[in-house]
Amino acid sequence: MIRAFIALPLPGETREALAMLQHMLPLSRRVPPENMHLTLAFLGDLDDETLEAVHDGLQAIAAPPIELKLAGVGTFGGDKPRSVHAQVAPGPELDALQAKVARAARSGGAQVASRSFVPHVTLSRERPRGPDLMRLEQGGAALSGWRAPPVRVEEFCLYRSDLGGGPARYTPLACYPLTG
Ligand code: 3AM
Repeated sequence: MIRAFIALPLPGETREALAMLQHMLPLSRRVPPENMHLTLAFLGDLDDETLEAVHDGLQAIAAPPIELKLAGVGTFGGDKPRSVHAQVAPGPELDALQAKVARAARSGGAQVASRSFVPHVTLSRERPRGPDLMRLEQGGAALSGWRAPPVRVEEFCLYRSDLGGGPARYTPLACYPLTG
């Protein structure tokens, strides 16, 4: 079985801007810059046949390049945050691509959660507590005006995720051009 997800890769300049943002916040378990991405759909463990069917479906997607605007800092998990992320401005092209990707993955036999899509780039997967949480809230508020230079992303990729022993390892299995 292969643990897989579909995401937009981020150009080096964006990952550098995000790494600088990480260092402006009180984060301990930082996502390494080479692991930063914008998840479109998490697929979980897939057998080879399902992976192949999902790949076929993704190859058939026609969609235009995405203009990504990263702006502001947020957390998931309400009062007890479990991760910290850079916010991504929502947009109709991004929503449409996410919907196509999720549909293709489901048609291929993968189970994709139907919760609403909140585009983001995870910066840390720690659970900030006590003073760290307060500093994070203050830092996040102070950085609500943070912006990365807008970028154009011209492909999306199917990734394999290997966990265990330190940070996850993400390997692109295939990438698909956004030229539609
Ligand atoms: O882009 P982010 O970091 O939000 O959190 C995992 C990461 O998303 C998410 O899939 C992306 C690549 O690993 N992920 C991991 N396990 C998950 C699960 N069980 C999950 N998303 C939903 N359900």
